[in-house]
Amino acid sequence: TATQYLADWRPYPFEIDETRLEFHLHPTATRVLSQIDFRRTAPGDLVLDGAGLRTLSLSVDGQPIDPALIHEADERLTIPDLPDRFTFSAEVEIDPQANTALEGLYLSGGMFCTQCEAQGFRHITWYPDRPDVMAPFRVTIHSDQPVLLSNGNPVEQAPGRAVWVDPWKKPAYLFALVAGDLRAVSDHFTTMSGRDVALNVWVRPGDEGRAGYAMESLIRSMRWDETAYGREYDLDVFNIVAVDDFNMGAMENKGLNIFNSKLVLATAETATDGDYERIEGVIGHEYFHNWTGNRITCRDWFQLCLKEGLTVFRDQQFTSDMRSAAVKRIHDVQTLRARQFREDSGPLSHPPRPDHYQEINNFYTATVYEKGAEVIGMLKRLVGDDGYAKALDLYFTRHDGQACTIEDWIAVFQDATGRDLTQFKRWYTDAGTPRLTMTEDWQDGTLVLNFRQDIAPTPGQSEKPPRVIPIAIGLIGPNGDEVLPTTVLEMTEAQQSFRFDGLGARPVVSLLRGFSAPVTVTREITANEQALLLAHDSDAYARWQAGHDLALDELTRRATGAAGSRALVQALGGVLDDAERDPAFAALCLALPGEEEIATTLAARGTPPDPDAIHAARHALLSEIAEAHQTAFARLYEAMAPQGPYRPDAEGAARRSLRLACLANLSRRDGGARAEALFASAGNMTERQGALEQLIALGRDAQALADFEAEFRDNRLVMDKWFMVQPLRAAPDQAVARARALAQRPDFDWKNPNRFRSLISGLTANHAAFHAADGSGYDFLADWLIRLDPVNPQTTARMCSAFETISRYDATRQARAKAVLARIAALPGLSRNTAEMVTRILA
Ligand code: DPP
Ligand code: ZN
Repeated sequence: TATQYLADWRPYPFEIDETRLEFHLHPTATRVLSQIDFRRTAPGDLVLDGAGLRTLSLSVDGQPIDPALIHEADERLTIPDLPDRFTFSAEVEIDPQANTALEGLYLSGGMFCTQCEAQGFRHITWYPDRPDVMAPFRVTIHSDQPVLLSNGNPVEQAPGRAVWVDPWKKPAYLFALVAGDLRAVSDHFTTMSGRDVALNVWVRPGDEGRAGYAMESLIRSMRWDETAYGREYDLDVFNIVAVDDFNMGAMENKGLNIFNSKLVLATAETATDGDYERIEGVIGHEYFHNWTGNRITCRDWFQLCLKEGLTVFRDQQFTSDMRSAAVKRIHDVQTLRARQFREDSGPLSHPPRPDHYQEINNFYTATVYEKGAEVIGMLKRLVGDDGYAKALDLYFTRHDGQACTIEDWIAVFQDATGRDLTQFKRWYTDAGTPRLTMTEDWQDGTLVLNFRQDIAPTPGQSEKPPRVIPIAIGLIGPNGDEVLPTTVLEMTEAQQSFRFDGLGARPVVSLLRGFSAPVTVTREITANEQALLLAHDSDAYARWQAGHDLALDELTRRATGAAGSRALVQALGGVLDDAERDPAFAALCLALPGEEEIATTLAARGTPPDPDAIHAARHALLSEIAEAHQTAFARLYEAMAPQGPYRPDAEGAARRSLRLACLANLSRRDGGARAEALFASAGNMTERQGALEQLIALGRDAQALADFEAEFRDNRLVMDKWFMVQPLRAAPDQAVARARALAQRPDFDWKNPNRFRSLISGLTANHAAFHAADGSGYDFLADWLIRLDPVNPQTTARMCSAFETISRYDATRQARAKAVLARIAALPGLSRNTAEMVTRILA
């Protein structure tokens, strides 16, 4: 299929005054009647999108339209010579039950539901399926299902029939419909102007007791968006529905958010601290889209980061305010490095605003989402908090009800602050992660910092002009005192120096405080200086980063055969002495860089990573740490024991994270005794899963896995964890065999995206197992991608990214991975989604 280009965008020649839809729901033969009132704004044909529709009738103002105008191959209907105003009507039949791709209208466990972003609506009926065509919708649903929902406000509810009206104009990708046997957990919210909003979280019968946290999170989100951004909700009801079969995390359909059930359902016994934090964050994210995405949407899909980068940035701010800002920042940096830096350094690298694609669903990426959010964080740092607030106010007033571009977004910052952002815009249009190199000159109380930025070529972009990089620094004196508080240096040239006079003794630079720009850093620094920053930096992120760098240096040296030092082991002693004051920070420091990150670091230095050597080096260092600090670990393990009933808040989560970090160390020496005891006694899933993971790593898991299964057999979400942790934590030489055996089980319901991802990504995240020298990990993944592609192209394509790092490895591994990719590429009937991914990776 043809590549789509940003440069080819043209305005749609019609506006829509109203869209009326009538659904007669049936599992295999749903009829959809549509009436769309068009008004011409420019010359041109009417072009409508439709895919997989059985078209029963088409008409304009009651006059039949020749079905020969349908171009099946292009999935388009083109009608020429139309008047300035007319009503287009269609009747189509669709088959929700056959819809295993989960795009458009489909069935999940007997419940009708929809997913229309990005281009799902064309699987429902003929429509201008593009985000810049917005309309108010009136939706009538006929069905014997007890609960019938759509966007907007309910205007008629009778047995077998419901009518919903959404007065806010929206693009088709925000359409939603749900029909099923559902129960509501209900509450209400009074908005800042005093309007009452009915809130419902809809779940299956029996799950009502698991939706309370989602509801609390929704109320906190609504309040936060009023306080932080002055944004008020704009309908009489807000509905959230939990669905078991869902390709993504959740979807912000106007007034009717549809969620993957794993991001709604939680109890202490079934969900971990991480699950709770994600539920709160994603409920916030989808709610915040009501303004950043729905009221103001994207002109075209190239602008996806306009809504996603901004909404991720907003959900990150929300979580920082609800929990610990320092912990949240460190987690976000970890995720960015693990996913986005990885993407940006390989064949799938693309700018936050791409200018071409074949399949838009392949661009819901870490670059569009997480880097999109980092770019906004830099913008805020450059214009200041007041400038940011002014720009956002202008964005909401100027663009409410519009479909916008990155140019519009940049213009509000320029107009609100008077700052020229021409160079800054490169962050949106250019791909690649800048490498920032710093050297220092010290003489007579003057410190000069010399910076250089380099950006390696990325696919299709060889020229890389310099970017604006906000570099937040501080200076720490030799005794640990801060001699320069946080200062932001604005780098705009390829090479630039900054000078600091009047310093007493030579300070240590605390560089890139708060991770002020998404760059990698190269600098000369000794282990002693890193230890000084780890002990004394006033910026929590920089303190953690200093320890992390110390660990990464140690691990990369050992993984390439060099002798180890004791610097890290000693520095961690200081962290442990202080651990009770800030348990979350201690836990973050104890989590050494993972094998994937070590591999990335080696590759960036030009050394092909050896997965087995990396695994062995990390294992050995962890054992040294466990031995050196066994007393402290035992003391803290007891000190962090629960102090009362489980609460999913930041303080409780911090204590549990430190306790589990201690358990991991203690388990290396006690043969798993504490892990077995904790697994048997813990009343919450955080500790139970943590204990189970240790038992799997030790190979002492048979009893625990059987008990876990017996207890949670009927809980899909908990069993997903059971499928995930086994390949993830198993010894690398056993993980593939284990994954293969698990895949044979009748409850490996691989058509369910959550179950599929649990098992398959459990394995691909086990670095040494996935990259096994014999290619068995690659074969396993390829076999399953081949099986899933005809059923669910979206999920298949996304999981191809496990192969995006293959060019880092040795020739044998590369050859094996390329052979399996070639096997996938050669399949007859391969989906456009997967074909695009495999082609880009092999390019
Ligand atoms: N727009 C969704 C989200 O990121 C994904 N489809 O919230
Ligand atoms: Zn989003």
